[in-house]
Amino acid sequence: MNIILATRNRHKAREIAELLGREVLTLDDIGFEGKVEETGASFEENARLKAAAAARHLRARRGTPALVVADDSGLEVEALGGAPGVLSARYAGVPSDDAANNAKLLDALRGVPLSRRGARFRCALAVEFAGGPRDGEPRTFEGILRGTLGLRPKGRRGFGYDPLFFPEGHGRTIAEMTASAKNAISHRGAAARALREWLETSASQAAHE
Ligand code: ITT
Repeated sequence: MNIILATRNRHKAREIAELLGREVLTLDDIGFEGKVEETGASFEENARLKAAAAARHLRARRGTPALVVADDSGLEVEALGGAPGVLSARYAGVPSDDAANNAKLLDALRGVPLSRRGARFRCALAVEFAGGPRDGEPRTFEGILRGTLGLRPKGRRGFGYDPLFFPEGHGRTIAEMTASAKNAISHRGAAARALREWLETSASQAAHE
């Protein structure tokens, strides 16, 4: 069954494709041009909104059955009461701008010592079948990465807040890690591994039915 990644963020798409270890299609491949309003109060709700919109589009096209996978993720900063949270992409305004978001975050944390710069990345991956015997059946898989925010950006890899984020137990930011080192510990990695396990179990169940 085809997997459609319902994201416009090419960094996320690359990470998820690598984590799932298989060929995937994108929103462009299925001709989805719509914009999904992220009105949910949680990562899970927003991920489900994105998956549902792409699944609706696929059903209307009456193509072959597919599994839609959507990601909603972000950064929760302790000293900011969990902000920017679901607003992480839009923290410094729309359109989303990683450098502006990082600058705004450093500004908001000015004067806050390292001991109080704790934060966590969270990721919700929502899946939904479009067509086929299991049409619908929404489900969500989640992952968390805990760490500390540095005093200035470091490293050029990754995206978003990666240059500011020191994962717990690592002396470097995510932007200083290779893609595979990030995937091994990241919030998206944890969610994708849970999704992958579920996919493998569902496939073997279907083979026995
Ligand atoms: P889609 O909705 O099209 O998937 P988006 O980038 O708008 O793309 P989100 O609303 O889920 O997605 O916002 C996620 C933001 O959270 C992202 O833009 C980054 O600022 C931040 N973020 C999430 N995961 C991250 C990661 O692994 N590394 C760094 N920043 C991350």
